[in-house]
Amino acid sequence: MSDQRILITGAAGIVGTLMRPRLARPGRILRLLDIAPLEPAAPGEQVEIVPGSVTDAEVLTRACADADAVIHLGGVSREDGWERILEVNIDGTHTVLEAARAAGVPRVILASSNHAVGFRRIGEAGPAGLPADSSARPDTYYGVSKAAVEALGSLYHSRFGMDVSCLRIGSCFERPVDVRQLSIWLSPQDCARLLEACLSTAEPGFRVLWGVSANTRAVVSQSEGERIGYHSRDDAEIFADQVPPGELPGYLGGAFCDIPLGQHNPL
Ligand code: 15L
Repeated sequence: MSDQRILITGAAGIVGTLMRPRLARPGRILRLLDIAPLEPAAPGEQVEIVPGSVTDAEVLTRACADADAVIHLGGVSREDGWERILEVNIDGTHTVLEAARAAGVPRVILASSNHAVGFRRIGEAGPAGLPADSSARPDTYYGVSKAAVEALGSLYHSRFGMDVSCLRIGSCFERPVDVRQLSIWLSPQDCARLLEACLSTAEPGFRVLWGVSANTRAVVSQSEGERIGYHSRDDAEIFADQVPPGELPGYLGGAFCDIPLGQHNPL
């Protein structure tokens, strides 16, 4: 049997960097694409480096050749000007999906974000937590782009039968840094577990899932992920005494709900 090849866009970003060692497996080649420099393959590491942008159709055509799956993490990861968000996140995702379709890649995982529903009130859905497919209530142009990413994924599933998972990622960092993140933290290990579950679903489908750990202070539902075999083993609570005291925000998107629209923001 030939090796499984997985294309990861945005591989030099925060999540991509955390996933590189965690998704490595015997019999699997990780093809890493980014406009930013990537560490060359370490001895024994099954890695192929593709320098380039998600907005470049030629690069994506090469990157998708012989790929079994695409994990699309690339793009602008916070608020920015409309033109840039449109070009990189919306056009860029279209470029990725189009290249994947043309190359016959059967499975695509798209990084969405909690900011697609950032203006949903924490607690609005009761104790079960906010369902993963709650309709969009974006908090920024960035959040709008993530809603569009999900819509594109739905279209490519319905039209072409592609298996598409959209992950509404909470805060995927080594550890949570504030009270809000104690609720929506996605541990790097859980992120890898979630991606593995998406990579191994049997039936081609379209799904929107939360990318969040089973945190004690959870505010979103775990059930959709569990249905495809994602079982979180981490809980942000172990870091609670290292987080500065504070209040949980009223809206899921937290500070994104208040930052100036369309301005590059370091948050
Ligand atoms: C996101 O979507 C961002 O990409 C990330 O940088 C964090 O801001 C995260 O959401 C969050 O809400 O904590």
